[in-house]
Amino acid sequence: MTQNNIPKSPVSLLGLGAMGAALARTWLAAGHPLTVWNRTPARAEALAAEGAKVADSAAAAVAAGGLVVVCLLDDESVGSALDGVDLVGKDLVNLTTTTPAQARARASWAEERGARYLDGGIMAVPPMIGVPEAGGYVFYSGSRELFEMRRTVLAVPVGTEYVGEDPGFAALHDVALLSAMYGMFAGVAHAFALVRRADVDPVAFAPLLADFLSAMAPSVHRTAAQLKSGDYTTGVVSNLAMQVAGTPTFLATAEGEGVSAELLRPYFELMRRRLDTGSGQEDLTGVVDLLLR
Ligand code: FVH
Repeated sequence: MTQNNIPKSPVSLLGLGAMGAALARTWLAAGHPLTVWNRTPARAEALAAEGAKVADSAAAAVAAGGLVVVCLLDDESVGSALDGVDLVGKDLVNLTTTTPAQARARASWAEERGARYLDGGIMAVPPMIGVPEAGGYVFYSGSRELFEMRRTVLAVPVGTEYVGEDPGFAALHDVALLSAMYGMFAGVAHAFALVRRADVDPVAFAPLLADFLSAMAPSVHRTAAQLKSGDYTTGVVSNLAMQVAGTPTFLATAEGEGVSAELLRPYFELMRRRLDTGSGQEDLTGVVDLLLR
């Protein structure tokens, strides 16, 4: 239960879905006294056999310790699980995926109830929890003091990345990265659709695709530098005018191969709009500004 005779801090965990259960096992394995609660009690049985104490209500789980980690489906489930629960003096760490606005509101809600609050955005899937080499981590935002105080125990399941006092920042970073991921998945879907029509072996195609995406990924650093400087023409490798000139080829290829271009077209339209402002010598960075409302 202890390593080097240093007592391990207790953790109360609400939520034993795929993610909550994975988190729970790492704290148990590291010797932290763990109290768990789940709306559907059967999901706690396996963890009880592994050493977790099972609380029969969310209130009892919260009462069991100072550090309360919540990993539920969504913000609404957090509100319903903690409704009427005494949070005075608790350190509430909410790892539930929410919007930045929900995270800010939940922080105020927790503070009004006498708790300190940290919000988290998990950049990992359950099999990456407890596997440091998998590279997963959690974005944290909210009270820096609380983060520093609890960082050792929070780092047990997966790495930690503190992104600021604004409690909405963890969710913002989380959603920003996942949005980029979905953009990438959209491109991947289009690419596979093209080769699928032509009967190219997708398994042979996959490494070509993965390697090319990896080679392109560092371009985000150039985009960032241009956004910071405000000069979108520095370091340009493939200018916007050339890229817009190429878009009919992509659309005609999709058409010719019997593939819908519905995932590509909106981005191409933004590129065209930026070009029309006289920005042909720029990189693609100007598209970012067109998205700002
Ligand atoms: N799993 C993943 O790949 C992703 C990785 C990135 C982060 N997400 C977020 O983590 C939160 C939890 O996800 P999860 O994978 O554990 O989700 P489920 O397996 O579906 O478990 C959901 C738990 O939430 C409980 N729950 C749902 N509604 C309520 C409610 N109204 N009151 C109390 N608890 C509720 C549910 O309980 P039960 O259905 O077993 O009774 C589970 O414990 C999530 O925000 C992801 O976006 C995971």
